[in-house]
Order: sequence, then C-alpha cells, then structure tokens
Amino acid sequence: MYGVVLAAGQGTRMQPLTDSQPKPLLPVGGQPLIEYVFDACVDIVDEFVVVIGYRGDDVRAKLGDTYRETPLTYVEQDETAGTAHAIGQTESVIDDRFVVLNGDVLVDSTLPTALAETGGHAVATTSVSDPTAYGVVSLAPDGSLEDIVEKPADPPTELANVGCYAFEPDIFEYIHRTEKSERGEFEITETLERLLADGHDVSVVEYDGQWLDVGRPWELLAANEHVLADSDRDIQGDTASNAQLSGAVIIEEGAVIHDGVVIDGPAVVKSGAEIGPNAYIRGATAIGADSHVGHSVEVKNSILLPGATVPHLSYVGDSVLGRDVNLGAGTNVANLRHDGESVQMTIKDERVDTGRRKLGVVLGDGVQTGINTSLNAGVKIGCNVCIAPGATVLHDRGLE
Ligand code: TTP
Repeated sequence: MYGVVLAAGQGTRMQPLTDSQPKPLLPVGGQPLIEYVFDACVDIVDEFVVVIGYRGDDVRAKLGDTYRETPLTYVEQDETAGTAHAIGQTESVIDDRFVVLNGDVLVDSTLPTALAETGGHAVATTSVSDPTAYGVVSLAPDGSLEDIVEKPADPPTELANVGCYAFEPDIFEYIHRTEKSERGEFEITETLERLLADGHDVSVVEYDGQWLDVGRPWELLAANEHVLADSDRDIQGDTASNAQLSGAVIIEEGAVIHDGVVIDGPAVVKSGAEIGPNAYIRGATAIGADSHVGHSVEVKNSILLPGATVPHLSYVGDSVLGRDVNLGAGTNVANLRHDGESVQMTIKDERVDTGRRKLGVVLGDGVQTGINTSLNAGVKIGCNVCIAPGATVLHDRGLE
C-alpha cells in the first residue's frame, strides 16, 4: 500500500509563516507538521509518495529519502491546480492501492487504517455542526457513497468530507476525465462523482476521532496544544538544579535551562535552545532549536521557531514567533480583548473571528522589535520588519 501525502500548497492563509517556508514543515510540538501525517499511516504503508510544489526543495531537503525506514518518493506538481491534479501527478509511481492524506491535517492512525481495510475506493467523513464550508457526503441505504457536494448552502447531511481517501489505481483514468470546477480547480470530489456515475461503489468510513485542519495561524497553535498534551516527560538537556520543571516537559539533549527557571508542561525545548535565568514557560509551549528565552521573560502557550530570541523583560502569550525573531527588552504581547470577545485576525484581506479568547501575535521570520514595543492581540507582522522602540502596533504590518 502506498501513502500519498499532498504537500504542494502555498499555504497563503498561514502567511507570514509560509512566506519563508512551506506549511508542512512548520513545527508542531517541535516536529514538522507533515511528520504527524506520516506517523498516522507509517504502520500500514510500504512507501510514501509526497506531492511537492511550493518550496518543494525545502521539503525534500528536510525530510530526506526515508521516514522511520519507510521510503519517501517525491513527485512535483508545477501548479497548485487542485487535489485531483495533485493526486494525478503520482500516476507514474503508483501501481497498487493507496491512501491519500493532506500534509496539513492531523488525524488519528485509526483513520488511514480503517480506509485501508475497506478494499476498493473509499472516502472518510466526520460529523460537523456547520458543514457548509466542506464537501458534504450523502449515504446510500447500504452505507456507501451516494453523493458528495462541495460547500452547499443547504447541506443534505452533517457529514463532512475529511479529505482522506483510499483509491485503486483505476482512479487515474477518472482523474484524467475530471474537469475544472467553478472554483477553477481539478477537485477530487468531482472525480468521485465520475466514479459513481460509472457505477463504481465508493465505501464511506465514518470517523469520530481527532481532525485538525491546520490552515491558519491559530490552528497551528491548536495543533501544538493537541500534540504536546499527548507527550511524555523527558529531560535530557543541561538543567540547573534549582530549575522547577513540572508535568510533561521535554528538554532535548543540547538545550540549557539556567537557574531559577520554571516550566509548567506540557512544553518542549529543542536542542541548542537556552532558557533563563529566571524565565517562566507555561501552557503548551514549543521552544525551537537555538532559541533564547532570557531573564524575566514569560512565554505562555506559544511556538518559537528556531533562533527566535526573547532576551529580557517580556511577555509572549498565545503567539507564533518566526525564525530568528528578536524582541527588544520590554516587548509585550496582548492576547486578550478587554471586551472578552474572541480575537480576530486578518486572513487574505478578510477579518476572521478566530474563536479564541486568547490569541497573541504571529511574527514572520526575522522580525525585530525595539525596546518597550506593545503588540496588540491578533496582529501579524511580515518577515524582516523592524519595529521602532516604544511602538504600539495595533494593526498588521509588512504583509503583501
Ligand atoms: P488547501 O488547504 O486548499 O491549500 P493550502 O494548504 O495551500 O492553503 P491555502 O488555502 O492557505 O493557500 O490544500 C489542502 C491540502 O492539499 C494541503 O495539504 C495542500 C494540498 N494541495 C496540493 O498538494 N495541491 C493542490 O493543488 C492543492 C489545491 C492542495
């Protein structure tokens, strides 16, 4: 069985983090997001086929030729023309049944296993309260797929298409016959319609496990929380005897925890990172390799990418700091609105309610703030932007 993982997308909703690296490589619990997708099906596949496109060379360089001894083969998609188009690129290397997963969705391993066990073609669904943003599935009396409609205004069921499939190689014939949708993409749901029209049976796996679609910055935080909540304590790095580490804290070999540091897990500190003296880390926090969190700094429920530095007297809450971000002394992040409403963020020019009461900032790689900078809840700052000392940043900066 092959495992096809779709990882060619531009991840535009995840800007500015994806301006400098592809979304599947963004860290979750200290590991690239895509590795959790591999983990979900590594026990049932003999070979992964990864569809790469946007910054594909970065994906290839980071992941190499194997994942936990399972070979990785890469195929390129030269334009992000849709999921059917992406799967179609794998035709030259696939000669057997295969499962398909998106490279940015966290699911339990029970899902690919259940898809693998069906035989033939299969789709996965899960019940959601508002299915209008998804492909919506209707079942035939025998429980197989009757119909699938993309983003219907009046959904016939609550069963959303999870975006994970199992296919026989004859799917490629139907992919060739798939036409562009009104959204301008070659969509696999349209391919499924063609299979049904030709009298094929498509099994439906009803899934009620974890389904985290990581498309927007706060979903990266949610994925980080989910993954770290499942982690086990493991202290390998050099830890001062008076540091207090409680709960599921992972300190990798090569990390240094100085005097007076308090870490309330779950948290991970990657190799080469340095914490303290006298820093406080709490919530589900992931401190990237070679990062530095210094004296009198509190970091809560955040992700620091490699090389991010918060040297002194700062508060960072519910935020993502890109690679080599450097916060001036006294930089503070607001992560809560005074009216108690959930924080909004601008995604592709639209204000979006994130549904989170606590959400801080998202800083692209190389952002620098001057001393005493205040950053408002929900603000995003583009890569390499410098903020002057004493600034109060209420709106996004440096984004295209
Ligand atoms: P999307 O979430 O639709 O796209 P994206 O991840 O690039 O994000 P954004 O909308 O913010 O730009 O894609 C779902 C998955 O499918 C994701 O893992 C990327 C992958 N994909 C491809 O590999 N090729 C494609 O042509 C498309 C449309 C998606």
